Amino acid sequence: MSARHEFQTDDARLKPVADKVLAQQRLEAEDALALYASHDILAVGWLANHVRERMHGDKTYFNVNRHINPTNVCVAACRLCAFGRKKDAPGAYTMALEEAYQTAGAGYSDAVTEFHIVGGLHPELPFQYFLDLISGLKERFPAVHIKAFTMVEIAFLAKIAKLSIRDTLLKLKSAGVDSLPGGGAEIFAERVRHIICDHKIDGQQWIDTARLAHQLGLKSNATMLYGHIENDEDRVDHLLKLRGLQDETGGFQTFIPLAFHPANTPLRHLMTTTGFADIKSIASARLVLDNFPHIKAYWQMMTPKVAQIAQRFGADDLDGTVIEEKIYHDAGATTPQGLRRQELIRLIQEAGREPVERDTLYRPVTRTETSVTVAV
Ligand code: V47
Repeated sequence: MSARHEFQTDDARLKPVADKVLAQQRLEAEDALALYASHDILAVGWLANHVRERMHGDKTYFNVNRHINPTNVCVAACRLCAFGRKKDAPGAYTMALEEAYQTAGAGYSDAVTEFHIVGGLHPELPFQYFLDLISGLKERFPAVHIKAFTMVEIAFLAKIAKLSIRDTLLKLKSAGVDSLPGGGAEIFAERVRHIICDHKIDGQQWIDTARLAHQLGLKSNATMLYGHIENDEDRVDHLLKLRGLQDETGGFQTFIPLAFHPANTPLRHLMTTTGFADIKSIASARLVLDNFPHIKAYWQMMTPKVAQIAQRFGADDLDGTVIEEKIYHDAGATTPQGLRRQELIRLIQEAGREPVERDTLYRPVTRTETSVTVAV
């Protein structure tokens, strides 16, 4: 436990931040900027680890999940993205429902507890396709939690269905959606959003959609895409907006900073993020988002090696087995497309942490050779 060590830094801007963290006081924008500006990664990490251990002790959470991307056809042409395709472009695909059900059942022998479902904004697929997709999956895999559709997809589906966002969410919920993933948030600052994802809903609409989902009893995650053309002020603004909504609803479970992968995107001239930026994004988030229960080091995005280290810099979750990742692999990721349960456990144990398999709602999962039980 970090409490046995003394906090030390030569970075004068960090000292008042440390005082607040140790007194369990909320950080303000200028504190967050000091964290991002600091090169004393060990001091920033010490503070984040202190908070992480205060909240979770030595536990690091992971889950056994499968990603399903029903289509990569997308009307938006976001510069940040290497996944989306126009309808008739080479490589464009849309799964027939049967194909999606088969994909859901395929993969490793470890029984999955979560389907993570996101895809492109397809101009022609009717809303009924998505309702059938979800209800068909629920029927075939009743024990699996369905975490599906980003706020951006929800807003798009509402347009396709000619329904309010509220009614769209309600229909998806009755079809079997259990919670929502955190994607599509990117960076809320309009100046940046215009350049990296001009056709998406704006930051305020993302927040408003998340608020509605939370009010309807759907938990969600939140992400931030960093390492492109944003600056520290944009990152801090993003975090504070998420923290503000969490104060209102308490509906966020996990924050996931996502490093931009430029390969195969229109922004391919940009450089990839550095280890310092990745680790600081985890640590700063842990310190600023004092009302978020979990900070996830998504190994697919950070590489298993950096994600492992992040467990000592504020992260308490590594995400899951994933099995078949497409979004980062289309953008040049060289990580494996999935990890086995045992590999995740090793990454956690070697960092001196205690692996806790969780379901999507962070309830512990117990496995035997023949059964999977969720503690409720
Ligand atoms: O919204 C797209 C990002 C997100 C690129 O909620 C890119 O548990 C980097 O949100 N380089 C989708 N990032 C992934 C996502 C996610 C992942 C894991 C867990 C959860 C969760 C959510 O991926 C998109 C966008 O921000 N993205 N293209 C790219 N070239």
